[in-house]
Amino acid sequence: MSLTLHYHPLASFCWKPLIALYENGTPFASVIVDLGDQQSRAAFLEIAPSGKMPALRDDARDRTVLESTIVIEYLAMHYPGPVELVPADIDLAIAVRQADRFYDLYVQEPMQKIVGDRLRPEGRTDPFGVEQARDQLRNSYAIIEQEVASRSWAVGDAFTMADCAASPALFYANKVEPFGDKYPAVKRYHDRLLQRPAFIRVIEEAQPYFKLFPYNDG
Ligand SMILES: N[C@@H](CCC(=O)N[C@@H](CS)C(=O)NCC(=O)O)C(=O)O
Repeated sequence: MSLTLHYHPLASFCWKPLIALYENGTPFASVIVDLGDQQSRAAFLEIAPSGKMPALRDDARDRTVLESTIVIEYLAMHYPGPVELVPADIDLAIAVRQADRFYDLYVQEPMQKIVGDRLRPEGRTDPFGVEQARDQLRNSYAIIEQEVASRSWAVGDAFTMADCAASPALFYANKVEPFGDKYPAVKRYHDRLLQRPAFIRVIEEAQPYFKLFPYNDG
């Protein structure tokens, strides 16, 4: 098999290419990276010196691809399938990339700040930073509320890379800063994402690891 995804089943950025691979039924092998295990960590650092997951190895083309968005761009270009992850239409493609950046930078990042704070040692937490991250999330929800009110997916009428980014971002953000009743269109969009078989599969595969999620207590 040509493609190998190095990832962790719980890691939100790893869900993006996983969803893309499952959406298109792209065959791939996988390696679970355990950064707490010396051997696994050392092997992964050989592939991705930054130590950040996911990484995609393509033996057929002798390429290693880093960064979740770039992995999806690579798959869209070299291993296309029925779901057009990055549209051929350039203006639509730019809108998709812009939405992908939005979900990574203004949903995933503040969500990770809030999650990461729970993993900090006692006395070294950052309550002000966490409050700023919560403000950022609420601001992002308000923007998404407007955007998805009149459309099915993040950009237009077709599922794209932007929805691969939105899926883990909204799933985990809702755990740390629930949408509540204030953002009904965001909730409906999240529900639509949750019905995609690819996303259902990713969540099922993460089930055994959810006990490690710091907000597992709700
Ligand atoms: N911008 C990167 C972010 C990757 C990232 O932060 N991955 C997390 C897992 S969700 C990670 O590898 N964390 C390990 C660490 O920071 O030590 C991408 O999109 O791939």
